[in-house]
Amino acid sequence: TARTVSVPASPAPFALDPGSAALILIDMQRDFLEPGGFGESLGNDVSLLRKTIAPLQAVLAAARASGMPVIHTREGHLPDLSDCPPSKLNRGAPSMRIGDQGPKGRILIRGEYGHDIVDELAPAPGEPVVDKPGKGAFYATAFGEILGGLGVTQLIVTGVTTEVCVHTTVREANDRGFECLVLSDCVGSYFADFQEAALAMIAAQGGIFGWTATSADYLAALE
Ligand code: C5J
Repeated sequence: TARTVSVPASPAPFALDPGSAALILIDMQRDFLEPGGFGESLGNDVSLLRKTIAPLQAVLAAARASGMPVIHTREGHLPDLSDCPPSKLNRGAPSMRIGDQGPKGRILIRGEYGHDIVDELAPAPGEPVVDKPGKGAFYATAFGEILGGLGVTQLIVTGVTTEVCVHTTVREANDRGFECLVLSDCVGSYFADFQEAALAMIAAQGGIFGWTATSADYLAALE
């Protein structure tokens, strides 16, 4: 029988079944988090994202120590851009476009240095890395099949950015029947007001998309 632990969360305690849960790290990529990457080229302050790294390292270490599955995602495209819709490529007249040469290689192109995950959170051998062309982790990927194969029904959601790829993935997961616990200090936005609103939206209306909790409360409950 499942052993559930109660995580203090909003809007209500989250009944975590560690044997049915996976830790999801969304798009913790150099292009979003490091100075000189795509995120900064769009005018963003990457320090707002970088503060997620330290708490996420502790959550990642706990998952690995307990044997909880860990799945990483990366947003990016094939070198020939055949999986990038022109609508995405041309959006917003950025100073650098997807596929352009940036300081860390071609922007958001698979195989390039900047597209890969920051060293602090590098995937361990055997941890799936899901490459996705969109904001959500389910669209045009094997993410759903990987979760099904693992028997996972609960997602511990972390990563960047809160109102974009984290939100899209949580909404997709919620519609597919997964219970999502979003760790509030392990998700980051370039915009402080979006961070606050995005977290509130998840837990509003009785948890319309899921639950939110701090990593400290989550880790304390796991002990
Ligand atoms: C963005 C993401 N913000 N991973 N990507 O473009 O949230």
